[in-house]
Parts: sequence; C-alpha cells; structure tokens
Amino acid sequence: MDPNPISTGKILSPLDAATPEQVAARFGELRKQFDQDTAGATDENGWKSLRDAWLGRKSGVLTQVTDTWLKPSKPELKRAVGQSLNELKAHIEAALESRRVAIEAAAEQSVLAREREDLSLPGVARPLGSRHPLRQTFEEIERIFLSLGYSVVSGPEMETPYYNFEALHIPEHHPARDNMDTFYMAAPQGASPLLLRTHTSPMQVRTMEKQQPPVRIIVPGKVYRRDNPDATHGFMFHQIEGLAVDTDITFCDFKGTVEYFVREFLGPKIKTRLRPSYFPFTEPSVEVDATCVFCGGKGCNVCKQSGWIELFGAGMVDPAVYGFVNYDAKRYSGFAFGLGVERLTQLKYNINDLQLYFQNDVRFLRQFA
Ligand code: FA5
Repeated sequence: MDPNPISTGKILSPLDAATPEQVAARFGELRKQFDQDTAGATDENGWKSLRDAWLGRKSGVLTQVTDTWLKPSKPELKRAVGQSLNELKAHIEAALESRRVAIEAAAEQSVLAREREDLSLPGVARPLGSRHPLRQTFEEIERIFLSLGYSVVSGPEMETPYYNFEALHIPEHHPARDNMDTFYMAAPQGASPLLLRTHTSPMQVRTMEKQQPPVRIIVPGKVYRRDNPDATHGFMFHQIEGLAVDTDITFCDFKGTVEYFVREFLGPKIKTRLRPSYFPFTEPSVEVDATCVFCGGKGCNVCKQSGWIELFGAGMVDPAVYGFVNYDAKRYSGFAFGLGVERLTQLKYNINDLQLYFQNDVRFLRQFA
C-alpha cells in the first residue's frame, strides 16, 4: 500500500470556500487515512516510510496541508485550519511513537523466540582439565600448615652461594656440597657467581634476615640438582621448606608438628619415627620415616621389608645459622624441615615413576581429576 494519500490525489484538493464543518470533516478524513496507513506499518522500514510520508519536510502530508490548506485559507478560516492541523500533528506524532515502541518490542520478541534454547537437547560435554597431582600436593600441604598458623613465602630460584650454602653453615669444600651437585650460571668476570638453588633452605636465611621471631613459614618452590633422571630423581624437582623459630620451641613441638602433618597428609593410621641424620644447618638432624603406605608396616618390596619409608629431612635449627642472621641463639630456638614434593606425591598416590609428572600424558593426569 502506498502510505501517502496525497500521491493518489484523493484527499488533498484545495479548501476553497469550505465551511469550518467541512474543514473539520476534511481533517477527519486525513486522520482516518493516517490511522489506516499506520496499521500497515508493521516493521522498521514500513514505519520509516509512514513517518516520511506524513511528516517529511519537503512533501509530507502535513507540509502539503500547510501549503495547500493553511497558507491560502481565508482569514476567518485560518484559525480553525491551524488548530485542526496542530491536533492532527499531535495525533500523528503520538501514534508514530507508540508504533515505534511496539515494532521494537515485536522485533525483540522475535529475536528471543529465534534464540530460545531447546533445553531438551543433549548437552555437549566439554573436555575438562584437572589440577596437576603436584599442584594438589602443594595445596594440601599449604592447607595443613596454614591451619597451624604458618604463612607461605617464596624466594628466588637463582641464588648466591652465600644463601644456598655458606649462611646455612655449609662452607666451601664441605662434603655436604657433593650431595647437591649444583648448576652454576656463567658470571661475567669479577661478578659474584650465581647458581640454581639446590634446595629451598636459602629462604630460611632470607626470611630470618628480614624478620625477627616469631617466624612460622613454609616455602614451596622449584629446586635444581645435577642428578640423573630416574624413577625417584629429577634434575628439577619441588620442595617445601618449613621453618618455625620462637622463644621456647622444643624438640617436642617439632615432633608434634611433624606427626600432625604426616597424619593429616597420609591418613590417621600412619605412624612416624625419627631417625638420626645429618644436615649442616640443623642439630640434631633427623630423617622422618612413616609406616609404609603400601603394606601398612608389614614389610613389602617398596619398603624393602622394613615396614618404614623415608619421608623427609628435618631438625632443630643449628645455632650457627642464627649467627648469620643476628638472632640471639640463647633466646631463640626452632626447627626446620624440607619436604620433597614429588616423593610425597608418589607415596600418597602410589606413583612408581617420578618422570610421569613431567610428560604431560593426559592418561596419567586424568587419574587425578
Ligand atoms: C635437603 O634438601 C634439605 N634442605 C632438607 C632440610 C631442610 C633438612 C630443613 C633439614 C632442615 P635433601 O637433599 O635430603 O635435603 O632433599 C630433601 C628431599 O628432596 C628428599 O627427601 C627428597 O624427597 C627430595 N629430593 C632430593 N633429591 C631429589 C631429586 N633429584 N629428585 C626428586 N626429589 C629429590
């Protein structure tokens, strides 16, 4: 339908000598025509042509009414024509606006209807990743020590020999350095050499240098040694260092903490024992053993029939270390431990080869989802 009635020439003929009643009737016809046109405007384009046909400045109906009826009308009719024109204009504007709102709402409804999800369709299963077993062990150990009031700190993987060895009471040529075959970094001439830390223990010294007791920290992180990779060794692996220093910390506190940790981590049935050992920075030093998780202590191939499995090294902080960090060794005491994260995870999940952690084989990783 052509929405512009003027183009048909049906309605707009000059008013000539019309009476006010005839004027009103002519405007009534126009209004009727507009209402008919409006009913036909059902989408945005239809609405635009309706608007242009009636309100367009150059040749819209209202412009033509102004030119053909209002301007040439006799003075006694002008008032009536002007008033009717204003009323018609107000009617058209209001009707156009409500039409626009209705068209927009209908368009939105049809988009919504088109995009409606069919909830009865079967879903698409997305492949889900899982947290790496080592990450799970980190999180579990952090949870246990956070609950005991420890905080988690981290430190540099590139270290100086001072923090990695000397300040831990491991002077040059000390045999303990042989156990930790070290990666050294090439250093420019005259510069002090750097190394990849062989354990997380340097963070004991770095923390105590900065902070007076009480200290309760754990330090998760990567460490590096020139070890040949095999089922229990990597050249890069992870440790979690623990350190607690305060007045009156005794060996009993140490033992209680270790037992609590092992039970929380490996289960309530697991027992621990302490075996004398040696670390230059702890005195006395111990190896913490747990009842074999595979045979429950009866004896099997994994524990070499002993019923016990070695867990980690630990001990009371050697007072010599306090000398490097200006702690008063008479006033303060404490304990430290160094957990091997790969080995603890192997025990917990019965993993027989440490290399599996780093091969990114989803068949292995999926088991820990
Ligand atoms: C240490 O590194 C001491 N810093 C631990 C310590 C801290 C003792 C605080 C006392 C007080 P050790 O060299 O034994 O100790 O290493 C600790 C743990 O790291 C071992 O028990 C083992 O679980 C793990 N580990 C050692 N070498 C490797 C390796 N090449 N690959 C994987 N894990 C290893």
